[in-house]
Amino acid sequence: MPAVYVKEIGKFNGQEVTVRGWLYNKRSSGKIRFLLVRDGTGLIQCVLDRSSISPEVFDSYEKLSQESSLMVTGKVREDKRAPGGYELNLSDVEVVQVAIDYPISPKEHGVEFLMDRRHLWLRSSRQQTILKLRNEIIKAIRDYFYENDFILIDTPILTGSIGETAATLFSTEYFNLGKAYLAQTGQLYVEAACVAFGKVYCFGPTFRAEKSKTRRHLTEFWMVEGEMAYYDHNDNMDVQEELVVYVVERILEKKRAELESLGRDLSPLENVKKPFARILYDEAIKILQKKGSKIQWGDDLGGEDETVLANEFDRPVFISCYPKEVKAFYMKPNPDDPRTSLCNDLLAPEGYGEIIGASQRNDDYDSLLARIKEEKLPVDAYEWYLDLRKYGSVPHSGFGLGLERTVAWICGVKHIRESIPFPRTIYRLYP
Ligand code: NSS
Repeated sequence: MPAVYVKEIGKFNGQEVTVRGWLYNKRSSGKIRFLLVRDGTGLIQCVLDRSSISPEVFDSYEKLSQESSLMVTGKVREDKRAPGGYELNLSDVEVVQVAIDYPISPKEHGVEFLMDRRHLWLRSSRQQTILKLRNEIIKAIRDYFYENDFILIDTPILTGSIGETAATLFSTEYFNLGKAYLAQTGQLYVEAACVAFGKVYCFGPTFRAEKSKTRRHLTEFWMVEGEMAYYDHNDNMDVQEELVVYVVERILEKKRAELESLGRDLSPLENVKKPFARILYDEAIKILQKKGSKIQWGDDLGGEDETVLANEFDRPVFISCYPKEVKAFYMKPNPDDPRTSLCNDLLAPEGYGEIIGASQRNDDYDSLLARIKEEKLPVDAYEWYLDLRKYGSVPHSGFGLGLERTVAWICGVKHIRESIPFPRTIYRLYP
């Protein structure tokens, strides 16, 4: 008997097939018993009819409990009323393992209860949909870079130089070489690579010992970072805009039904078209003050400020040229206002906050060295990075897009923890 996946069951209409999966739910109605079986690709309703099968097979219904593993064999029959449009009229049921007292029942559970059982919660249909969307978003991101001739550069996770800020470092002893830090960013390495290849990107896990307890922060998250030689601050925003539009368009084209099943309102996503508004930090502060915020020039924007600002626009918005004090050491000073840097954030609509952090890089040896010293970073760990300003230095720019925040925004998931299979926060290292 061919073993098939539920996703492609329609190709086997009228034939006898085997589906291998797990019991999602069951119910009985008169002489008929229904098993709802999931196999990771979909759900199929399976019918046990007493009049056409052996009593042993019929009675397997009784011992099968939620999440028991089983192989079911039967004839595929088109049925418009069935979820997915097909049913299986079973001739055989092979029980692989009976799951006793599966802890996640269809009733409501608290999030902490579910997160403690994340290894099981992944089987729920909503969680599967979110993670399949994550899969599609990753594919779209990679396709964008590939189609636009960016070279993928895998950057190290164990690093000797601090990528962003000493405040949120995870470190470990590294043999007799002192401390190694878990990468906060691959940026410094893609900066080296963009001089070799022109346009490059990296995509991997990054780590920050964030004390923040917000719904937007993880301690381990995935970031995709583009870096382009001979691109300035404005060229940089053009690439970010194109990437975000490309990803949202792809998801709307391929995953509408999945988004709708999550209850996602599609209209804000339909708005994600070029051009995105580009406003200066100065203007952002004025807008916030007008809205009653106590924020002062020089302050970083908080999560709430980002939401208020984003609500002024119907699509993502760029905020650029922040005061240099609230941003990292590697950014190019803004020639029009040296108190600020040539950087930008991209804020997602609907309160999802910053999804991209970006900047033109400081390509001048002396002022970069001065900034490294000012930040009290160990100069010797940056010698290789400073070399890039000695040998063929050029204007260059790049950005980092946080994958989980992007997934949460596109899926309309309020808390970032559901957008990664096994979230890590200050409170969670389990499972
Ligand atoms: O700190 S960033 O703003 N920028 C960088 O790391 C640069 N080195 C990127 C670059 O220019 N190559 O982080 C970038 C994005 C940010 O906009 C968020 O979307 C995401 O990374 N991010 C996070 N997501 C989840 N949790 C935490 N803690 C987090 N921190 C940043």
